[in-house]
Amino acid sequence: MREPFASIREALLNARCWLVLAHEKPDGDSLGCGSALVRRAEVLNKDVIWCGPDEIPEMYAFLYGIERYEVLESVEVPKDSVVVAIDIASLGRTTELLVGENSEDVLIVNIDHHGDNTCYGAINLVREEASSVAEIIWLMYNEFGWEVFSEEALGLYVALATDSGHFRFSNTSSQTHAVAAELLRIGELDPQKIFTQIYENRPIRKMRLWGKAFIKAELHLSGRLCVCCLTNGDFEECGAKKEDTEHLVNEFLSIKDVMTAVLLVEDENGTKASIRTREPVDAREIARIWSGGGHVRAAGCRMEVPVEEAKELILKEIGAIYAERGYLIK
Ligand SMILES: [Mn+2]
Repeated sequence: MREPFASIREALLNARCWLVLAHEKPDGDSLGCGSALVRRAEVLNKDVIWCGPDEIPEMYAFLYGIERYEVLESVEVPKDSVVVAIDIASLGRTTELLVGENSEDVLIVNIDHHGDNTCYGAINLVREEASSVAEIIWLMYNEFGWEVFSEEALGLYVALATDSGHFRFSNTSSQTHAVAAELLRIGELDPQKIFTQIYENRPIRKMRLWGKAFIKAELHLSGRLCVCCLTNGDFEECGAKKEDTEHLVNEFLSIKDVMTAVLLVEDENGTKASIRTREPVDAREIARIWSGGGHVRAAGCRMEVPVEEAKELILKEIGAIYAERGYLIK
């Protein structure tokens, strides 16, 4: 077995308790993989804590073991446990780990596919070419010689499907499809049913919010940039929740000629920006201006200014990048 798989296997089998971490605003990848690991921990008779700093979007409520998920700002790491961080580029993006005196004893296994992962774990399994963490966990199980249970297949398939935009984003490869095919077979899963559970199960408030967002969207930079601002007032008017924006930003990238789509949402400390780009625009380069990060085609950051001000900053910075790189010339 190749490194670091051997050391991860050892860490998982030796621990008494698995502490499975999801990132803030948990998505399908984080939750689907977490669900799979919770199932595995149960089968191996391990104690398990599954947590993250934010609530789970309702559309993932059908995942195995979801009732075990806890929303925690911080968590005490039990003795003899292994921390498994999933899809988390840096530790600041998840529940704070309280470790007491022997902080060096905390064993963190970091499994991720963000190119800007800070490799904070004792063991780091970071594969940027993978469409999702699910694809990496699939590989890991194969290396371990672990057969996948049907509940795990469901979690991993949901993770793979949502992180690849249902197999349409640039991170989708033949490997992504190959793994999906295996998961469907092993779990005897119905892809149509899963699609319905995730995407055709929307509350009307979400549609109203998306409608509002479509009306408020603006085109700039000769139609190559789409920006949309959503304030707390917009959410109140629609009776919507913050989780209702998941997947919304991708819609703006479907507009003809748009190379960058930015969704700006008001939050407690200012504005949360979600950025999606087409080749050759680098979403991570933009997010980094405000200390954010992510992937080349999908990134995000927090901006400590109100949404309207954030929009002006976005226009200025992306305008400068477009001008410098000649993205405005046809
Ligand atoms: Mn992911």
